[in-house]
Amino acid sequence: MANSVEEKFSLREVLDTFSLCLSENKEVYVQHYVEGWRGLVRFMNSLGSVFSFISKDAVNKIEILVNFLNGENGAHYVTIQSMVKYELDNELVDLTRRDKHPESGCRTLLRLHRALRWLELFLERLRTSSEDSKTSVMCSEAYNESLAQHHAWIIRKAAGTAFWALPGRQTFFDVMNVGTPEQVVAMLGNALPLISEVYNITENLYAQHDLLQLP
Ligand code: 1PX
Repeated sequence: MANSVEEKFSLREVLDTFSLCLSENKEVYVQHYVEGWRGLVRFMNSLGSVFSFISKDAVNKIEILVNFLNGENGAHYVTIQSMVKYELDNELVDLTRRDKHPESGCRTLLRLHRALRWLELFLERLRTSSEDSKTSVMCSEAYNESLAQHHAWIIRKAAGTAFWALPGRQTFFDVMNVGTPEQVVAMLGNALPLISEVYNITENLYAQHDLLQLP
């Protein structure tokens, strides 16, 4: 008989994926990075269709990267470091305005990278929240400090509206399927340093190559 516990989705496994992202010499594997995002999108979809405009964009970006990874130049897309080098060396990145390479790996990954900062800020708020904290407030604060700075007014408006549809803290914890609130807090405490490390390595790499504002 199928074990229903095993079949259930748990955010712990999703966040664990980010621990696989780093190679021994601290390069970031694109494959595990996009798998982490796939899991997060699955989680977001389980919260309701009001988030589907967000997940559609995330899925589109995941697919662009997967296509590079599975394409004829896939070997250059194994890590974010090798992708940046390959695309820059071969002039495959639009640096100032979208032109010949509107969907480069570098600009696509940058969008997910900015969203990873939102995730980090949101999860840190969840981790330190109290029973009466509001997920919608935590989510919009994290958004305003990160992604919002890169979004047009219309997107900010739509995102802000969607945040009101977030379930309350307890239901949110239940959907995460990690266990008691104490177990959720402990899991987040373990996952957050890994997410931060992946974020910081990518941020430094992009800064070093002056890629943080790619159109
Ligand atoms: C325990 C918490 C887990 C929560 C998991 C939620 C996963 C969220 C996945 C969000 C991925 C968002 C990617 C956005 C990339 C982006 O910035 N795209 C914009 C720019 O792209 P472009 O190609 O035009 O340069 C694009 O315009 C985006 C459009 C869609 C709206 C993005 C709103 C992002 C809000 C993020 C917060 C999600 C809140 C979900 C709550 C669970």
